[in-house]
Formats: sequence, structure tokens, C-alpha cells
Amino acid sequence: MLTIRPDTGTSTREDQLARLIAPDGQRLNDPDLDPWVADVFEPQLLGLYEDMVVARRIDTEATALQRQGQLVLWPPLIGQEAAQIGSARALRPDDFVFSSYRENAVAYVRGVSMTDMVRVWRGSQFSGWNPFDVGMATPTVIIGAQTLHAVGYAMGVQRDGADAASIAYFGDGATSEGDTNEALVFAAAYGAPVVFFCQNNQYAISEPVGLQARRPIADRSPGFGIPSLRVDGNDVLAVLAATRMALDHARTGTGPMFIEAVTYRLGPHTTSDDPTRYRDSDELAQWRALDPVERTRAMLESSGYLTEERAAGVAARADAVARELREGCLALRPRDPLTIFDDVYADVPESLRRERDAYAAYLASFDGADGIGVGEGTGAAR
Ligand SMILES: Cc1ncc(C[n+]2csc(CCOP(=O)(O)OP(=O)(O)O)c2C)c(N)n1
Repeated sequence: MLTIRPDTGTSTREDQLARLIAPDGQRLNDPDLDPWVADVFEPQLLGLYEDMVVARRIDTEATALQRQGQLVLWPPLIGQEAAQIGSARALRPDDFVFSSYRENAVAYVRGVSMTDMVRVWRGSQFSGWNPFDVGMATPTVIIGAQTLHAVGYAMGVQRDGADAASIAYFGDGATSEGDTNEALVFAAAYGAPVVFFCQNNQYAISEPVGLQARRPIADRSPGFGIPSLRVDGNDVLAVLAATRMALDHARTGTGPMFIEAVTYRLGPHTTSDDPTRYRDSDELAQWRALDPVERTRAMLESSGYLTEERAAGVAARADAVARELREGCLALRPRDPLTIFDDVYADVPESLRRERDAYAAYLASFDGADGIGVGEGTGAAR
């Protein structure tokens, strides 16, 4: 296996990361970031902590549902809670989110229901929710495509004379895609009010970030004329501050901004992936020590704010959300397979009509075969 790991793309170099909470929970100061979180005291920090605990609980519950055969696939976010919660809590309701498949904590903050969160992963619907109800487009699996959507939306906002912004979430791997680079060119050229939020979780499936990035990812966008910030992505307060700063930059007509949140995917790429094949346990242990949830907990405990009662409240909230997720998931029924042909064309082309008829005939061929229907596990159906 090729392993190129210069101390650049994969780096957690202390000197390069903007940070407000140390790994041991100590509150640090940063003259650039501090003003953006001057209103964040213990109660607000407890809210961010609760969000992260809930996000992790959603993730473990969905992973368990996949292992129990109730979901086809799940893309875990464990390790990336601070990057997602800190950035999502910086958004206003009139901002618009364009994400990949891993931003389930962002979706939670935007108000996506637990049932909608798993619809697509259960295979019961082709898309998850109504974007305009929550200010968030449904996830994009095509790597980097959502960056173009975010820029297009931002250019529309600009032409409407509104002061909202859009935000594009993507991974380190997506920065190698043509789409992302085109999006950066357009955003810079038109001064679009968009924030590019890259979660550098160190891997694009099995490829370490150092393979594609010989310099920190945050060094790329200045070449397009877009200022960037490299922040500790496991520090929820620093991420909140950086995203508020970037959104303000975008909304006030100063143009796009790029944030690289340096974090780590503690779990597999998806539930189909085995990360032990491409990364070692020492690396994992090193990042576990930087756990974003533990860090905020340590901070709140050392200040005496996280009492047993408050911790119990957080755990109860996480349990309630997990229950909602499980019940919502199990209540979802499969759709008629033929509906895959619906709602794509207003006037269905002849070729697609023929394909639909052929598929309908194929499905019908199982009817009455020893009383066993499609999907019930017959050798023939497989
Ligand atoms: C255009 C395109 N090429 C390839 C893939 C296959 N693919 C799925 S996930 C992935 C890696 C993405 O890595 P990154 O952008 O770092 O995001 P992460 O999954 O780490 O959050 C790839 C190559 C795809 N979905 N779309």
C-alpha cells in the first residue's frame, strides 16, 4: 500500500491550528476568534455539548440499525461532531446548506426529522426531506458536486439582494475534484456569499490526505483569491467562531471564505468499510486522545457547570432522539420498486417507458413462484 504522509495535509501541527479549547479542556485565547464567541458562556457551551452527545448517539443508533439489517448502509460521523455542530450552530435559518452524505449532525441541527434522516439509507425513498422546510439540500453522494450547487445558490441570493449565505460541506478528498475547483473559481470571480467548509477527516475512503495534498488544504483557496482559515476541527468553540466569522464575511459582501476543519474520522468510511486495512491503531489512539466530545465535557466539568443532574439531562435527550430514530426507521415501509421511474421526467421518454415495462415484467415473473415474492430471499430472486 502506498503511504505518503508528509507533515502537511495530515498534520495536526499545533502552530497552524486556530484553537479555543485545548485537548484537556482548558480554555485558550485567540485574538482573532475570541470576539466571535464573546456571547458563549457555560449555558451555551452546554448546549453545544448536548448537540455533540446527541449527534454521537444518532450515529451509534444508526450504525446498530445497519448491523441489525434495518439500514442498507450508514456513513458514520463519529469524531467529527465538533466540526459539524460548531459550524451548523453558526448558521441562521435563512442560510442554506449543501452537504455530502456524512453531515448528519448538521441535518439534526437544521431540524431534519430522525425518520427523514434514515429514509434513503433504508432504501424506502430516493431522497430524504424537503430542502425548503429546513434550509438544507438533501445529501449529495457525487463527491464535490454540492460545492457548485452552493455557489449557484449564493449567486442567486446575491442577485436577490438578500444578506443570507450558503455553506458547502465537503471532505478533504473532494478538494481534488474538478467540481470543487470550478466552484472556487466561480465563487471568487463573482464574490458569491458562500462558505466552503472542508472537514479534513484525514481520509478519502482509504487514501490518506497526504497523498493528494502536499500542502495544507487551507493553502489552496488563497490561490483562487479566497481567504482561508485552518481551525482545530475537534474544538467546537473554535469552529463556531471561525464559521461565524466566515459567514459574516460572506453576508457583508466581502465574498467567499474557506475553512479547513482539521479532524479525524474515528469510524469507518461507511458501514461497508474496514479501516483496519489502511490505518494503524497507533494513529487511531492518537486521535482518540483528541476526542471532541470529551474535550468539551472536560471543560464543563472543570468549571463545575456540568453537574450530575445536567449530565443526566443530556443523556436523556440523546436517548429520546435515538428512540425517535429507531421507531421512525422501523416504521418505514419499502416503496414499490417501480416508483424508481417516477418523478424524473414530466413527459416520460419512450426508452424509459420500455425499460419500466421490462422491469415490471421481470418483477411479475416472480409472482406465484412457490408463493414466494420478490425480496423474500429465494435463490431465484437473488
Ligand atoms: C464523483 C465521485 N467519485 C468517486 C466517488 C466514490 N467515493 C465515495 S466517497 C469517496 C471519498 C470521499 O472522501 P472525502 O471527500 O474526503 O469525504 P469523506 O467521505 O471523508 O467525508 C469516494 C471517492 C463518488 N461518490 N463520486
